Amino acid sequence: MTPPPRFNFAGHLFDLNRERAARTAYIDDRGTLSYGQLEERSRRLAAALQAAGIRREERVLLLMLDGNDWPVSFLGSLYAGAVPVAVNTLLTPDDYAYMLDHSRAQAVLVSGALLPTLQEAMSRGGHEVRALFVSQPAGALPEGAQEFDAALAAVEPLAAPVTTASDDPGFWLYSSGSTGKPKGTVHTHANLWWTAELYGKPVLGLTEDDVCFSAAKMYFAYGLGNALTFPLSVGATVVLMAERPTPDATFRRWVEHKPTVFFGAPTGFAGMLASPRLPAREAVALRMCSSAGEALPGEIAQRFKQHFGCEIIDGIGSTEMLHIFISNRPGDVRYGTTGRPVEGYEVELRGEDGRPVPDGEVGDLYIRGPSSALMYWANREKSRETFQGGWTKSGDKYTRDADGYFTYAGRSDDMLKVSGIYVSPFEVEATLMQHPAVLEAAVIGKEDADGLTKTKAFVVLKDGSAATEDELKAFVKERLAPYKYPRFLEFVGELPKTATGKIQRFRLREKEKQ
Ligand code: 3SK
Repeated sequence: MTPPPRFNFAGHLFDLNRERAARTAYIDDRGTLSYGQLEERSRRLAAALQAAGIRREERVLLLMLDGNDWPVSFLGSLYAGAVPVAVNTLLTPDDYAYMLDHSRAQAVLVSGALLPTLQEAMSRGGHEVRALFVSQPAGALPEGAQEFDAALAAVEPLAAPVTTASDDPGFWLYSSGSTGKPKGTVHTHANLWWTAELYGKPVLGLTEDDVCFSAAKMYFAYGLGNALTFPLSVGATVVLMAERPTPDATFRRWVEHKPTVFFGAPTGFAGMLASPRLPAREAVALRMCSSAGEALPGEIAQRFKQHFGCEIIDGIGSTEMLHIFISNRPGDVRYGTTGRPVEGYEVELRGEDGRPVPDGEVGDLYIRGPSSALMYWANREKSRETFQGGWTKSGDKYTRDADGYFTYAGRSDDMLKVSGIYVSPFEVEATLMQHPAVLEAAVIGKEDADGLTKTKAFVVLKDGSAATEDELKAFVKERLAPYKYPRFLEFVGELPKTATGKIQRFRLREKEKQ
């Protein structure tokens, strides 16, 4: 089965769930949204976008906290044939200014709490925004902006989805690299369908009786599948949470809404297991958990299973492949491994000569499958490096054992994954060096007691200058997305360098291991 040539993913989901109009699709911090309401509000949003002059194929920036207006915005944009560009809510005005300019978004859908940051980004120029919709505004609206609910109330639902092809650009997600600006990863309408058919249904075995809850927000490819594509493809219910997924915030939802499937990342599972307020097994209704973002240490999965009697299914996906392509399976979990390739995806480990490596040897991970992105928008060089004749280069290193199970062996580039989110060491180093007391800096990954990667900065101060560890951490936190600041910081007299002056980060990594 493949989706038909004329295919609109939002229209497809609404057709699929028409009989479920009264069932709950979403529960957020403010209330519930039934399948019928989800369809009606999304079709109204589509009409409101059209009324604001937004046309097929035009980009719409979606800068929203997880809540019931998020899926309405995403699906409504798809329904209108527009292309939602879903962005991380933790970024800086500089980041959004770049994304507005790069995507040429003609409209923005924004949560009231994020409006000041967006306005600062828009004031930096270089955007084409003609329509602004504000969900749950905190104060007066800027001139020309529309309040989300009022905009929906002012129009009739769009009668039918705007015609789109299954291979048309459907939406974008931004993916970060070790150097340069984030890359606009362009996905099709069909790619969403493929991730549900290849992974959400057969591997996770989701059904309409499930209640899904994802710690990963919907602007991440992982969260989008967990909290939208998969549950809506089977008529399940989704719990959404705007706040940060701290252990306490997560526990509250586990106990109050009784999710049956929870999607998290290793750092989150480790934090929850360490919490004195970890709920009792009887207080929750979890039947299965999923983990991605970074490799899950086997010990964490085992302790979790011991406490809750529930498996954590570890897998790896990417923004470029849209969701998970190697995974453990319920009932077949090999702790410490990422599992086996998901059916429908081919996976190869290649050596430096580009040829497949034998079992047991480390190789670069390449994937071939139908949910691969079309390209990075307006970035031919990076597109060519990553999307190679049907194969997608992941940037991860892996080994495969004789039974076909894959084990993570690190990144091929300098990128770090902290709490499941990519962090470029160069960006953190460059920010530290903006501090007047800092001469130079080098950032590496350092494993904490749970075996999870955190950032560590080595800093050389200028002669006669002084700065404290906390001051430098705060300096980075103020200038970059808060998750990027170095958790560990050490002052050193000099950094190890090659004869040509290149920082030898591997020496710092070796030093940390001693
Ligand atoms: O980080 C991952 O493993 C992942 C999983 C699913 C979708 C996207 C990503 C990046």
